[in-house]
Amino acid sequence: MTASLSSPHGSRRGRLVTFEGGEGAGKSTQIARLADRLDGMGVRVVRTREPGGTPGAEAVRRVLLAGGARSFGSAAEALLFAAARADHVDRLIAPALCDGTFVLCDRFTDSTRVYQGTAGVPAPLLAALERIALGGVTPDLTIILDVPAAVGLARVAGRAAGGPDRFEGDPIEEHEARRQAFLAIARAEAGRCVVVDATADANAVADAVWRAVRDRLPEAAAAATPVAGA
Ligand code: T5A
Repeated sequence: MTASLSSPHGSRRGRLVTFEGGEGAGKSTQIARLADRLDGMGVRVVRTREPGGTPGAEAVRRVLLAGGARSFGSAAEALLFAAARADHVDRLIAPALCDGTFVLCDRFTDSTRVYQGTAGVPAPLLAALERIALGGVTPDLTIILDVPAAVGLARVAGRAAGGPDRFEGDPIEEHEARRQAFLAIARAEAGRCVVVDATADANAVADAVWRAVRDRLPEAAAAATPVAGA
């Protein structure tokens, strides 16, 4: 059983696992793999993403990824990411955690720290937005999927019919700076973050992700034991 954690959103029995990394690192792929594994073991799980996850946040996502807020500047984009996140946390993530669900989220606050931080938005402003948006709901585990920027971009090249989105089209130097910023977060918050080499094939990465979840959140495996018969 998971331990109860208190938060401003009430009793928290589930766990929040966030996936971070550059474009094409394999976050969506690995979240699907982990969700299938947990689901098959009898663990209640929900998959979600940022920006997005709720109707309101998905509307903000469409504006942001189409570049509709680019002309306002990076600080204004950070405000919009935070607004979407606040809705996502309030309406989806916090209730799911109170319900004892494992929430697997494709990007979260580290993406704001990295993308908007490397774009020049001051860290104190980002920290204030993070406090407001999260209301005390923080990740229990963050998996950082690490690939060289060129590898990730090659994986997603030509995928979208309309061409690269607002951030995919940035120069490779910016993508590489983001990669280094994710790795710096992992070093600074080693208790929360695990870096997984995501250059390997998807099955090998999935095994590494599972090892991280099992080691850092042993309640996941424990909760599954009766169902799995292990
Ligand atoms: N953003 C987001 C901010 O600037 N600030 C914020 O606060 C937030 C939350 C979101 C954009 O918004 C920015 C960051 C982003 O630029 P998005 O469409 O959600 O945009 O972009 P991503 O999260 O980067 O999603 P992607 O789909 O581009 O990448 P994934 O999810 O990491 O990769 P995935 O799993 O879709 O895989 C991509 C391709 O690679 C293959 C897959 O089959 C697929 O074709 N693949 C592999 N190939 C070889 N080996 C492996 N191990 C592979 N794993 C997957």
